[in-house]
Amino acid sequence: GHRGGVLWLTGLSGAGKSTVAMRTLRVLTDRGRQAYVLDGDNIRAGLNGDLGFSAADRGENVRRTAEVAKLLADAGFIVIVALISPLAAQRAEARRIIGGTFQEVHVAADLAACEARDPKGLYRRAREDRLRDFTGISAPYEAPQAPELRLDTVALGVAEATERLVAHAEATFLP
Ligand code: GGZ
Repeated sequence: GHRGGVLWLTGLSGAGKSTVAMRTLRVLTDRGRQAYVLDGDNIRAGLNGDLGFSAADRGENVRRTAEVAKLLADAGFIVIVALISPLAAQRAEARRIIGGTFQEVHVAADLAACEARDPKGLYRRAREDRLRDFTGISAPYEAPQAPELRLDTVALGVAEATERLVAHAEATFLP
């Protein structure tokens, strides 16, 4: 069968990680690949339901998700992880856990663009001080210095960003 691997999408809330992840999943699945999405929203509902947004809890969220992604990749899946994963050290730990198939993908949109999108009203709540430790406002985001792929979702739009991620997956994981 095909080789598995992990596309690790990092970026601010509202940058487009979940949207690009789900679109990419659909394309890969339609092409007969085994693929799966691990998204902060869904994984925090169950496996990581005990975790909040402190630095320590985010680190544990990243660590557990990396361990699950590794298992799925070993089973031959292309795993698309969509986590803010705000700190470089957290992503380095994920890379260490997952090993050679780890591909860091920066879903890049500047704070102003994410805040203008604000699909869930979280930025507004954070600005009003009703949501603490919000990434980009009251908690840090360290952009990747040398990601394997950078998708600028301000310049590209969802369809083009998805195409580029699919192409990267095909080139990297699928001989
Ligand atoms: C950041 C938060 C917060 C705080 C709730 N900070 O855009 P969303 O809403 O739908 O996805 C975000 C999600 C982030 O969870 P992650 O597991 O990706 O974060 S991390 O990797 O840092 O552990 C956002 C929502 O949860 N959310 N409160 N304070 N995002």
